[in-house]
Amino acid sequence: MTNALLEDLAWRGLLYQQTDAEGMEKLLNEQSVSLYCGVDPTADSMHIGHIVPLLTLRRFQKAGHKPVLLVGGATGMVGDPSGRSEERQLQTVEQIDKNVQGLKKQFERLFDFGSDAANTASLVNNYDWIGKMSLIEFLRDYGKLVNVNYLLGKDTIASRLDTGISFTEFTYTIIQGIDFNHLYDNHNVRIQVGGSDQWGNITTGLEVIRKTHEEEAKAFGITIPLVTKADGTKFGKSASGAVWLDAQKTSPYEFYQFWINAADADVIKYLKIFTFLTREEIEALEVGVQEEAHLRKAQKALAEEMTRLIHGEEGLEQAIRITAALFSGDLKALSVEEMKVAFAGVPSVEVAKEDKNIVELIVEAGISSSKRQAREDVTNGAISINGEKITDLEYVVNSKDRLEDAFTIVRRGKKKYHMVKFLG
Ligand code: 545
Repeated sequence: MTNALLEDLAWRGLLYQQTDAEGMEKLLNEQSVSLYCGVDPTADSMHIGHIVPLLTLRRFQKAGHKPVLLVGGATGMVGDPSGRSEERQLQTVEQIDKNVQGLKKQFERLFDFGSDAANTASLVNNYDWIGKMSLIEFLRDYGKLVNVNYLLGKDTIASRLDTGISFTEFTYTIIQGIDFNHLYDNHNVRIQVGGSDQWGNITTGLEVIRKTHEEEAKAFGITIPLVTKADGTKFGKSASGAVWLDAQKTSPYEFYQFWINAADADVIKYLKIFTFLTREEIEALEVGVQEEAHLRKAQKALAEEMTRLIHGEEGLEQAIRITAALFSGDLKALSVEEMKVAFAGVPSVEVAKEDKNIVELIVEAGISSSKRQAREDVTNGAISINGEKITDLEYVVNSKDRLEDAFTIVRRGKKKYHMVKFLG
């Protein structure tokens, strides 16, 4: 017996561990199921390392199943020890509320919660049931079900016994187990999806469900492998750190650049894991990587798909416009806002806000190493101001060159951009 969805997930390399592959395949062939993934509000934005399980939930939804997104208003108060070598700092309620709002907005980018389709996504917050549970209820109705030896057998906990784990983080997995059981009873959830670090928390949920339901109660867990790079360096890091979904943290342009710079050895894997392109489309792009890699068609497809998914058509157009302007050097096509985004990552230097001869300015800004070099650069046409080549040694950089009276983009040679900020 096969299942097209599971075959697609396997082909995409998304199935790492499964608690009962056969049982889950049988269930998926029998009916449309509800399944869930939880996200703790430990930040107000996810980064691309967090979204693979959510994108997998989306693949289930496209196959007719119903995703339940859980935001951990309660678990965020406790702190998951999974994958952490030391105790977390407890978050304040204000931080958690702010982060919950940020995450909900990002969930809404990935799923439609409003439509009345049978498999429309729903959003839950475990604070709604965990937050009102008394200590006595926790101990009597749930603590009683979970043996300490069972908990000590979990890697997440065992690996923390010598460095130390608080009772709070020790109990976290039981709370996540209560969630799975709660969603099993109240939302017909039968599957939990998580990254590989969530295996222990998912199996605790199966234990709670097993002990509180009849023999034939069935629930399943899937974990997804960590995304790796062929060169062994950590996935999801750009020059300026993590690649955030929040456009205020990582602009659509930087987001687009991250994907378009994927290595030939990684791009097909990323297309499988992150995009909703079909197997045929991806296999055609794979031929392209083998036969005409320099055209970078696979990287362009990946960057377009991901930027459209996270930032919409508008974000994608902005990213493409900035990329084209930087490639051609024609900065006139960019608005001042887009200039700020385009050059956010280039070396910037601050100088006093006053009209200044171009030779003096580029020496003071450290763009040319000496007056002689600066004169040579200007004469040779190696210097441009806001995209305009300046060859006149007497040129005075004044207010018309200061964008928003605050900054000027100086290019030296083909590609070396500097942002000169005028203070005062
Ligand atoms: C809580 C209650 C549940 C089910 C799950 C949870 C959350 C889970 C957890 N997941 C991680 C997480 O990261 C913080 C995101 C910052 C905005 O902590 N206990 O919330 C990550 N998760 C996605 C993947 C993960 C995992 O969001 O599962 O493996 C990262 O890829 O670390 O009832």
